[in-house]
Amino acid sequence: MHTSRLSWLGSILVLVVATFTLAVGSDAGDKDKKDENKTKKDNSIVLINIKNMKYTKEGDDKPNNPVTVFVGQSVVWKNQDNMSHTATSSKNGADGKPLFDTGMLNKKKPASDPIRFDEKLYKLLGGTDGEVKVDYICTIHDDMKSLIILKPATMNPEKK
Ligand SMILES: [Cu+2]
Repeated sequence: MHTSRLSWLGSILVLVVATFTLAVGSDAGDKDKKDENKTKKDNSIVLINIKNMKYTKEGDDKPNNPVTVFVGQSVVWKNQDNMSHTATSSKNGADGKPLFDTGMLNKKKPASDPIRFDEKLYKLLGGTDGEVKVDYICTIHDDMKSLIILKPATMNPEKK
């Protein structure tokens, strides 16, 4: 009787310790998650379709409207025309190459790789602490040009 009571107490003790460990463990997990969220990169993607030789943000019914992009976001251009297009920065870097360039978008490769407008690119494009107007063109068709309004991440209402 005495032994069984002891082992019963022991079981309770083990259970309590186990529960406590679990609780502490999951708390630590939550904290890690919160820290991760705080430093998490903005992984959202802005999709710009190219149709009838015009650049139009997905969901926008007005072709060639300037598209707002926040620093940290990436842009994917998707060519829906039968002819080839590019989306190429009008501004060149120190190396003489465009600051961003989708390369040729065509039937073989209709959508660009995501181009991330990070802090570095923002500065190269002339950003200091406000919005910066980013002109880009199609290198194949002279009359194809459009505009991105690149804004600091702090101006992103969804990130506050
Ligand atoms: Cu074009």
